[in-house]
Amino acid sequence: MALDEKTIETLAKYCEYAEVDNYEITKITDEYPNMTYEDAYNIQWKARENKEKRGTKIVGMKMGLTSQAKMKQMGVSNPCYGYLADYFSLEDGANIKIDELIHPKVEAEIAFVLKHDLKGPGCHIGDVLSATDFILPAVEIIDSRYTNFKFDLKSVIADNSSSSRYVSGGRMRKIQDVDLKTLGVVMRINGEIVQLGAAAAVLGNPATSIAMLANMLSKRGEILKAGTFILSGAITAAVSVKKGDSVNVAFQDLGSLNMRFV
Ligand code: OOG
Ligand code: MG
Repeated sequence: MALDEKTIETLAKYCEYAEVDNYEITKITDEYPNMTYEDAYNIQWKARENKEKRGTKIVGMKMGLTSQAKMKQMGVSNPCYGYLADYFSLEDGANIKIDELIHPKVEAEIAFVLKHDLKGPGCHIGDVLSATDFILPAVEIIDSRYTNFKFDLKSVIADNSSSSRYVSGGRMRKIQDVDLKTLGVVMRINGEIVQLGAAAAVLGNPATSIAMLANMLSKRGEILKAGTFILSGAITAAVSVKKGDSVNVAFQDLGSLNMRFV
């Protein structure tokens, strides 16, 4: 069942207001069990359009649920995408105000910055490697608006794939200077190792995730423009944080990122 335009608009506000004012909502498939994946992305794109009308700049894109660790953790079996708004972006060493969030979790990711456009369908890893300007380390702070962080794939897509904040910086590298598969990450919270992994956890190679995004966007006639910043998806499971926590993620060849929840 395709939702009508008015319902899309209502659900876009329902999800986006919860994001802006940080409160929990019931997942939308409870009320609209027959909604489609296209409906879910229509809701996400409508909320994005509403933000842009209010002067918010869209500064990048993200892929989510691209690793087995994440899919298993969330009980979902396919990746999804979302957009990154200007106020999501925080600097390395940031003090992140936890009271502005609902129940945040942190994830270690590789960010790609493009030097050429990428366009699906048929976009593949070779296209991504030749179109990438450089990569950067990133930590995404996800914050589902749904009660107890529980959702299904359609609901999470409508909720902009739980996007909330991200920290990036560290050392930029040309893609040919790193082994994207074996690139290791170590996440520490208050000094204790909580997650470790290698970037191959993301679809065998995080560059594949960028190709998948270009192919998914082509279904809506959208492309990834040169200069776009993209989070390729969590390498490890996401970890909940609380007030006072210090997070440090060390990335092989890319330096490390730090942040504190205050
Ligand atoms: C959905 C977003 C997942 C990732 O990197 O896997 C995501 C969620 O788990 O809430 O950003
Ligand atoms: Mg993520």
